[in-house]
Amino acid sequence: MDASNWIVTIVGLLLIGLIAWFFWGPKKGGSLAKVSSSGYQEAMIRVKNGYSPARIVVQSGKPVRFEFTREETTACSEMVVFPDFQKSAMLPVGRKIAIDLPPMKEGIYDFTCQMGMYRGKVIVKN
Ligand SMILES: [Cu+2]
Repeated sequence: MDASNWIVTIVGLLLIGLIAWFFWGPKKGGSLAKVSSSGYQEAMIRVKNGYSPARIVVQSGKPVRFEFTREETTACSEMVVFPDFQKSAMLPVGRKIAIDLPPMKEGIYDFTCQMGMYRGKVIVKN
């Protein structure tokens, strides 16, 4: 390979790394779910270019309700899946869709789009 091929290869690899980091890279912190009068820990999650917030901190042993609002039409965000709980929901654009999760043990539970590109985490603390 001559020099220009090397440059193209290196730039390509850097871009792949950047994309992987964007989708799967470490993200610090997390937003804390609020406890509602019904006893649920609630959080609103916006679905647009991913989940925001993508990390939600809840307490163990209390039920959880997430309200998803999808603000884009891309097929990627059509469905959200919580594999640990065998739960999933279709997300119609612009509508608030609630997903209830049972009280959880301490740990980290993923949620994703149906293809696994959008990723979020539920961080359960004691
Ligand atoms: Cu996807």
